[in-house]
This record gives sequence, C-alpha cells and structure tokens, in this order.
Amino acid sequence: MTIKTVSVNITSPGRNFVTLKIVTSDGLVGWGDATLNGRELSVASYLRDHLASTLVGRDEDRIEDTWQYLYRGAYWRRGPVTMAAIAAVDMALWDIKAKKAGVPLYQLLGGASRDGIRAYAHASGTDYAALKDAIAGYQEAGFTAVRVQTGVPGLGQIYGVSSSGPGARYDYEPAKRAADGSAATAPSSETWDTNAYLSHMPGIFSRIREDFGTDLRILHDGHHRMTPAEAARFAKDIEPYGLFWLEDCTPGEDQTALRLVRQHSTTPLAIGEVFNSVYDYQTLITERLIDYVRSAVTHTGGITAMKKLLDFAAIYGIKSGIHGPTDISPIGMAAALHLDLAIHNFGIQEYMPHNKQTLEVFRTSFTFDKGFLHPGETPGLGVELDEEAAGAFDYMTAYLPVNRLTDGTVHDW
Ligand code: GCO
Ligand code: MG
Repeated sequence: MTIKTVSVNITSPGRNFVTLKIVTSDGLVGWGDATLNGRELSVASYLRDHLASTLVGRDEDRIEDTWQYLYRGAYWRRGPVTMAAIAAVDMALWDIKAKKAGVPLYQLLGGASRDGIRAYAHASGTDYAALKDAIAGYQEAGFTAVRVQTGVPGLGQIYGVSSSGPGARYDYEPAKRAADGSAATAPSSETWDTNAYLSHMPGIFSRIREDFGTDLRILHDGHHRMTPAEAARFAKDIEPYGLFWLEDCTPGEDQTALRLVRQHSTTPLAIGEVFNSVYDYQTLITERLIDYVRSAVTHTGGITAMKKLLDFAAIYGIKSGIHGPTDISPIGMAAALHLDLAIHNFGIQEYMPHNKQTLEVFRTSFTFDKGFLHPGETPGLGVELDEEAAGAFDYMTAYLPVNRLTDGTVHDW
C-alpha cells in the first residue's frame, strides 16, 4: 500500500482548525492536526504547497523514515510552522497504522500504563468571587486539578481570564475575531503591570487553600511575563500554597533564565507550549530546571518526536504536562491522550473541552469521567473529521492579542 492522496481541510466551528487527511491506496484514512493559533494558513500552505506531492506514492508504514525525510530533507529545521506540518503527517500515519492493526493507538506505543489520565481544567474569574465559583464548578464536574487565573486590580482584560463573568467556564479563548464576529484585521491589545500582579496573586492562592483545602491540585500560568528575578521572587512567595506547577514564568526561549528561579524556590516549574523541538529542552532537561514538559503534540513534530522527547525527560525524572487548550483540535488532543496513557512518566493533561459545534465537526471517542480522560478503544486515534459538517464553517481570521505595559511598551503576553 502507498499514500494515494494528501489534502488539507480548514474549518472554523467557533475557532479555526487545520486538518490533514491522508488516504492510502487501500482506502484507509488517517487524520492529523496542523492548527497553529493565529497563523493557521501558513501551515496549510506548507502542507499543500510543499509537502503533499512529495508524500504521494510513499509507503505509509515508514513513519520514522517519513519524519526524517520531512525534517532533514527540508534543510530548514524546526520552527512552529514546519513542526506543525510534520506533526500532522506523523499523526495521520500513526492513525493509519493503528487502524490497520485494528487497535487504539496507545497499544502500539506500549499499551496502557494507567487506567485514566488525570486532567486539569481552566478556572478563571475577573475577581476572587468569580474565580471561586469557577473552581467549585469544576470540582463538581469531577476535576481534581484546576489552573487558576484571575484579574489584577487596575488592569483590564488579561491573559487567561474569561470576560463573560461569574459562572463562565468553558469559554476562554485568546484568539479573537473582530467584535462583531467577522474576520479580525489586527490583534486586540491588553495592558500589563508585573508589580501589581506580584502583589495580588499570592493572596489569591492563600484564599484558594483556605476555601478548598490541600487536596485540590492548583496550577497557574505566568505566560512568559516575568523576568528571572521577578519569577524567582514569585515562585518563592507562593511556595507555602504548594502549587502543582507554575507555568511559563519567564519567556520560554531563554532556557538559562530558569536557573535563578530554581536556585530560590521549590515551586515545580512547567514550560514548553511554544517549543517545537527536543533541542528547545536540552538545557532544561539535562540541568533539571523543569518538572513538566508542556509541548503540544501538534506543534512538536507529532507522536514520533513527542515520544522521544518524553523518554528523554523520563531519564531525568521529568514528567509530561501536554498542552491541550482549545486551539489543539480534537485530533491533536487524541494524539496526546494515547501518549499520556502509554508513557511511564505521565504528569497531568490539560483539558479545555471543545464547544458543541466543534464536536459535531470532529467525531471523538475519548471520554472524561470523574476527573480522568481516556482515549477510548476505537482503532487508530479515535477521531474522524466530518468533512460535510466542517464545510459549513468558513475560515475566519482571528489573532492572539498584543500585550503592552502601562507605559505602552510591548511586553510578552
Ligand atoms: C495554555 C496556554 C494557552 C495559549 C494558547 C495560545 O496554557 O493552555 O497558555 O492558553 O495561550 O494556546 O494559542
Ligand atoms: Mg500556557
């Protein structure tokens, strides 16, 4: 059997998704997620204009060889666009291989290492009362772990906080269309003040511990906005509240920044959602500067590359915390779940459920029950794109925001 056709689907059931479809000469279909939030069309073009014709006629069973062919063969390596395109091909080929074997993908990755995958939810609120409501809602829904983000007095809309008010749960989305729902022409702007944030946040964690006790796993995302010294101070200040992790406390690309944070605090650190290669982690892993690897399967070269990255991390006692916001499609999410179930060094899985329209377009077989996810027993990845349903939702430009300090200087967001 060989690869017969390679095509790209772009759909927007509330948000944009790019999906790769590979069909073999025997009619087997494999799906891959190629969604890169706010830059979707660049990956679609990479796949359509540069990869599709090179894949036709190749043996679909040769997954490692195809990965190396695309990575080394392009000469230009790494970067989110290239690695998301390679990831989509890789996922589709694993999907086909597992369908051919008649087993869910996790069986080909070594079989299940656990019964369920502990998931964390996104709780947010513009003030503590709204945040408390959101946390309680997630606990009721069965979650044992929540990421908490809240507004900072004096600042308006900031990263990670739903603007829909109390009770808002599943609707946080950083990529914005225009206010009337049409295509965006430019990113929106947010305002940031690290000093206000550093003064406000420790008190929030203290109140969460008072209200919810010590069993709840609490996570928090700094979204790259602190300097190494600020992050070290913050990680030390919040130590008494025993966070599960502090994510992206400093800008991701500066690996050695985490040395200072590590020297001052035992707060566990997670980083990597903007990384796309094992080399982005080389210093972080070998110097044990992190506790959790945050890469998305979709942005880091797919299942083949993620398995190697997580095995490398395992040698240093570092665990997984695979990226799973709504900008990862259900196909990318399923790829994460099969890995989560199979690897030994699983840590936790981010889970932001997709909206109803998205789940009508992508037919999933993964499940969530009492705080734990499972990829299901359907052969392959267990997700199929309904192309007819997808056709009802045209691509709509949406941009991630730009962040500025109170004096107008552009800052990390
Ligand atoms: C997370 C992330 C996301 C990103 C988003 C950008 O921890 O889930 O920080 O919310 O901001 O994936 O597209
Ligand atoms: Mg994050």
